[in-house]
Amino acid sequence: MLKHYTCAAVLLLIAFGPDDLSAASESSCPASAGVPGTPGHNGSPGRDGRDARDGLPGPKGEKGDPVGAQGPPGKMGPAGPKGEKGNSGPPGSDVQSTIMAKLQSDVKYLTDRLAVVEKVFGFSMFKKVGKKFFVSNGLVANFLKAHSICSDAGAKIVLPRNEDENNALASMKFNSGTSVYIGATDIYEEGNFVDMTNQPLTFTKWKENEPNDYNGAEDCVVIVEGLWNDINCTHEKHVVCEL
Ligand code: MMA
Ligand code: CA
Ligand code: CA
Repeated sequence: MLKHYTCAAVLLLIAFGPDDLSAASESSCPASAGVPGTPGHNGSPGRDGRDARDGLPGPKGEKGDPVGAQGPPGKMGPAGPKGEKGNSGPPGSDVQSTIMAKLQSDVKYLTDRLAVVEKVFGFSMFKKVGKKFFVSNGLVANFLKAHSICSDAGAKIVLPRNEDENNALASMKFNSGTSVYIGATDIYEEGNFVDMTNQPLTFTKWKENEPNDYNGAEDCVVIVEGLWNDINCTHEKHVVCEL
């Protein structure tokens, strides 16, 4: 721009100044312009402008949010191989051993008692006396059958071992008949009554004049109103078992 002002000043000197300056003006100014020509035709229209994409790439945007919600967990994988048995623990103290022994014995006792109670529930009638249960389904049978009915139920044919048990058995009431077989017999040796394991009886409650082996054919025993009588083993009498 300064150069053009310089030139304008020089041109004024050339035009109006002394003649000897004209040679110096040629080195620092372009040739003087002529008369302007007529304006040219309009050019063809330019391309449509676009947008900022024509510019340089912008800075990288921040990471966007995930598109959908998180999916459900996948299925569990297959079971791994079984581990080896661990080493045995250190020996317990005397106190621990005592507690363990007590627990083992308690668990055994409870397990055994539960097994008994579960069997009791298999019968429609029961009478508890001491730790024993006298149970019945109200059936009648001969002595051999009575024995197997109790045995099949995991029980024994009833045998009162003391006064309390005898009274408890006598208190069981049935729809008809009062005689109940008890687990004693003299079938092996006449007159010598034993229990079902062939052991001598430690408690008896014979009715007066019994046992009498009536007709020489009475080797089994029933309880009637609390008193014992020997009868023929083929008679059908009530079946009561003990657990
Ligand atoms: C019945 C029978 C016997 C008993 C007598 C007592 C007749 O037989 O029950 O076992 O000894 O009665 O009289
Ligand atoms: Ca007899
Ligand atoms: Ca008799």
